[in-house]
Amino acid sequence: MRIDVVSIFPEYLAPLELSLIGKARQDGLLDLRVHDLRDFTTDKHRSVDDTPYGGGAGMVMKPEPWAQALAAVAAAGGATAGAETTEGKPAKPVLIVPSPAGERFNQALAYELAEEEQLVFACGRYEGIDERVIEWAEEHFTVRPMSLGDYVLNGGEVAVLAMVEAIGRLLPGVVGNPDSLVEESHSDGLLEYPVYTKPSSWRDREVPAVLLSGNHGKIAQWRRHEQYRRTAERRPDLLEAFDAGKLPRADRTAF
Ligand code: 6GU
Repeated sequence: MRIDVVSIFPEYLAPLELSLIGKARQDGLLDLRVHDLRDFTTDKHRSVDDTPYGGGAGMVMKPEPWAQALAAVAAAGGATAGAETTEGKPAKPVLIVPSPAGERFNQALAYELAEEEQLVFACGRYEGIDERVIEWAEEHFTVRPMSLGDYVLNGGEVAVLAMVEAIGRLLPGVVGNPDSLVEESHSDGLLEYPVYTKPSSWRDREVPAVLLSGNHGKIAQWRRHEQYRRTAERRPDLLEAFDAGKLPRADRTAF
């Protein structure tokens, strides 16, 4: 997969050189490039913002540097260079615009986006990017404004760190043992069950006896039940969407 990130603070994305995602880049599983929006300006002050039409507080990001930057990364990406959809049209890269006004990002979207050839992230700052950039970009990209949740960050960079990690770890070969992707929170619509390691007794607290029993059927059932209990307590909203009928038959008995 190719990922391009455009930002006025490219240093903000430095953590993507570390850990699992950094290793995936070194191993050639992920071609991730960070671009400085100011490199696409033409004035001597390299300005990227201006006052809002209609008045109001703060500044708005100017359209032309964004158009220049996005056109350059679309042209450089693999998806536009020859790849075709089943309809014979060239595949468009996906442009993700991090914004508290976007669609809520979640695990299902991470899986969906992990299938793409090229993702481009446009990190807005200030009050946002001139809306005409978003309209213009529809011609070259599938545009997806996306939010991490109902709170406000100062810019898209921190959201990009989260989304790239969530998507990148789903790419083939990035997580060493793919089984660890299956039994984790949100993979099946429930939160993860609690986990324990040695010693079995620690500061007068015991590991639940069933986990020491060696009875794998009982253990699986206990874990399912704990997932359900935890989800009901912490995230009742998830339970409304949860469908036990979609689980493997053997796991349904826990409900
Ligand atoms: Cl994706 N961007 C910004 N700027 N703020 C946010 C967000 C994204 N998600 C929640 N708050």
